[in-house]
Amino acid sequence: MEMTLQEGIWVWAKHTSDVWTPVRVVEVCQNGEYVVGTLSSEKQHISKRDIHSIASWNCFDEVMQTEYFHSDLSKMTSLTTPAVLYSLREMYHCGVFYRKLGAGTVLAINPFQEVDEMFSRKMIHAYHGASTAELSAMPAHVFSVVEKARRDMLDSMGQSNQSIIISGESGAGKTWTVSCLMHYLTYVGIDSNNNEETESCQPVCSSPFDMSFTTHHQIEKRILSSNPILEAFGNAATPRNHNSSRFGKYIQLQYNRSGNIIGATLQIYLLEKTRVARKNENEQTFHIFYQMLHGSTVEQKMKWCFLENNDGPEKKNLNTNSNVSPKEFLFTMEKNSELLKEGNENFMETPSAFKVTQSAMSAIGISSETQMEIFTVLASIMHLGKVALEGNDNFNDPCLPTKSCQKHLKYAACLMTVPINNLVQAISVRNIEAGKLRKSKRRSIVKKACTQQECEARLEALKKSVYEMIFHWVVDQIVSDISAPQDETSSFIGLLDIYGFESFKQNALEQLCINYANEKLQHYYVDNFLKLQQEELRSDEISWDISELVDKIACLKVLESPHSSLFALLNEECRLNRSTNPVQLMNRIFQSFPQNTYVRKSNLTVPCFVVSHYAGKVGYTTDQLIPKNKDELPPEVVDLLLNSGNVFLRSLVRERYPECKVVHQPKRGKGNQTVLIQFKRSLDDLLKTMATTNCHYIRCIKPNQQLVPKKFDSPHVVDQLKSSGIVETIQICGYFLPYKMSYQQFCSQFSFLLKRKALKVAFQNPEDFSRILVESLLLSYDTLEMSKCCQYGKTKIFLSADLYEILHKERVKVVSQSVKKMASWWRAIL
Ligand code: AOV
Ligand code: MG
Repeated sequence: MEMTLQEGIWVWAKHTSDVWTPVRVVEVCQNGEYVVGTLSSEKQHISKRDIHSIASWNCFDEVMQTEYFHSDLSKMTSLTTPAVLYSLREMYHCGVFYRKLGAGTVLAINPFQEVDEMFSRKMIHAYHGASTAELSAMPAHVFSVVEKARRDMLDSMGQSNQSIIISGESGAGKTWTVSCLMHYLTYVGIDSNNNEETESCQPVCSSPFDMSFTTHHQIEKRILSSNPILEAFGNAATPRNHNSSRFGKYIQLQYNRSGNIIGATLQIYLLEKTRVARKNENEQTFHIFYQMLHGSTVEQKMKWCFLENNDGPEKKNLNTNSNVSPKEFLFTMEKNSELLKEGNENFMETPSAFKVTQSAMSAIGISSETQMEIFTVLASIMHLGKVALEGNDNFNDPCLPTKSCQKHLKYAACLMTVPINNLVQAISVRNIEAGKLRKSKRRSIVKKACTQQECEARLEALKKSVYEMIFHWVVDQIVSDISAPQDETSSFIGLLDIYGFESFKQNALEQLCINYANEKLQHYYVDNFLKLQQEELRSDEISWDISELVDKIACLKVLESPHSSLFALLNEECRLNRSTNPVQLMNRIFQSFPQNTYVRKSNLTVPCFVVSHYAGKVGYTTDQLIPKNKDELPPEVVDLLLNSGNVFLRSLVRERYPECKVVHQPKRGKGNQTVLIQFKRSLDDLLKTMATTNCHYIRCIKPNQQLVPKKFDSPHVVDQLKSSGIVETIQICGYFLPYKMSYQQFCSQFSFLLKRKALKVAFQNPEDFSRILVESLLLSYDTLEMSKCCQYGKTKIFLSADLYEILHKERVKVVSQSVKKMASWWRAIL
């Protein structure tokens, strides 16, 4: 549509750093250009192309005082990306980090600093103590979302489960938010009388690890203990987030009939275990390794062979009191100087974090002896990390660990309690079944040396699998300690914290899974939240077109459908045990998807393909895709671990591999249990569970990529607004009236607000009655505009939050008047 601008009109114009800025048209020039005045009264020439849209005000001062500062973005009259961005930015600079997006969604901008009072007990009491009408009118906060969810659950008498879905890119604040919500729920879950006297401003969760305020409440404390443990074992420092979750989680807080928390269950999604063995530049491995390295006692360091000139863990006569500063090995997991510049110490890697991890493990019932067993196995993984292999690619010469790493090999074997020779053999030699032995059913076994590349892959698989087994063992311990029996659970509130969308220079299977998960959740969001609302309006003959919302289901289909999808292809490659050559794989992908909109070629030099996700294009390298998808632990390595003298390690492995075939089976691979298949299954289960719940959304936004306070990087925020569908949601919320009911329902709730004469109309024609009531109410509230606060559908009336609040206010007034009348009537009689 051609825009005709007149002098005096305010418009959004392109701006280098702010993306868009409001300017006033001062002069319309002949050549399609305008002279505009900026906020700082400078005059500029701009072309028509640089104008996004008209801003909805006549005088800028007026705007500054009104809608742009509303807690609910959906209340703005001009719901465009520039307007939303402007409002977010201005409010952010005023220290407002939470905004509502109509009913059911809150936007949370990461402040990257602790904000006074934001999470204080006073704040909790304010949201917890608010009446329902007050709650919806209170400023946006993550507490308003969680309190709403809690009430929805309690009001339904435990009939309706709730989910809070927290999304956003890496470092946007998802895990932090989930931790705050858990603190909130466990805090208000405690007998509320206990809380009254502690009305302080002290934050209840200034750090997600502060658990001091619930020490006397056992189940709550144990539930909260899960956070530091999971973060120590499953989080790592990356340039995007110094405490990045490398797994997804869905935690369900379980409630009994009386509305008390009785436990929690936990679902974990795909740990990025590759990080144990290799990591990209500027990245670190899991926090727990650094915690052990920096937080252990001299005695522990001796036991785990972290000290130079140590003869091994069996060495006795330690002088633990010695002041000798131990000379530590430099592990491959050395701290990354890039990440830690500006004296930025990462709490998660400090000695005190190790103490927190250990006491949290104790809180959920893992004994100190077992903890030491876990750490001993982890120490062996650290030593394996220092083992380098060398050899020639002559098949008959086994590839061997280099001389310089012999001591690490020795320590690793010692800590795993396996003979060093067996360890070397398991890594470097494969058993192959040959022909049948005469007079015996058994086949003969031939030993074959692996190539260097194969040896490296086997060593990597060993480290990764052992770490993963420990992680899952810890998760199982948490679940068995904190979960309540199903038959005592009446309902739950689920909190979903899943890794954000990722796009690096080179991406692997992990990113494919992560981005697929985001794609699925985004689809779920659009599908459930937006489409359902549209359908409802349409079925009531109120027309509303969301065709502009790009339906990305096509991309999901290309990724996951059972046949002829990318996942099907990758799984088939695993099943057929075909060569894992990256170039061949890439070619096969392009043969299967010629000219596909969603899977394309890339101009990178390494073999890869590009997927167009809803949030952007991502290039995936084909190298390692198949081995990672197969995720096999060589049987020789399984056998080695099953025969370990370390009881803990042995039991871990036995749980996962109850029966071990010592022999390689050269036939077909295990195509039915690939990582992709398991991941898809777990996500499908998650979405099925979520579909049975009432969903609330928190969309986290990262204001800048430097992770610093007081910096609002507008282009980066715009990208997130677009990719998360926030702009579209805002448009729909603004249009959509959040309250709806049938005309009959409306009459039965509000009929007594009109005089008796009108009641007759109500019974005869509820729709007419509704119109009369709304119109007469609006006469006394002239701030409300009819078309904005009410729509009459075929069967239902749709109301804005304001109008709904007014109706309730009026109702309370009438009820209390009649109660007073009744009381005086009784007094007169008695
Ligand atoms: P993420 O979970 O969304 O990223 P986090 O929740 O770990 O991001 O947040 C990153 C960091 O931002 C935290 O470690 C805090 O330092 C800071 N932060 C976040 N929210 C707040 C807040 N409300 N107040 C103060 N600081 C905050 V990832 O897990 O990487 O996708 O995989
Ligand atoms: Mg996280």
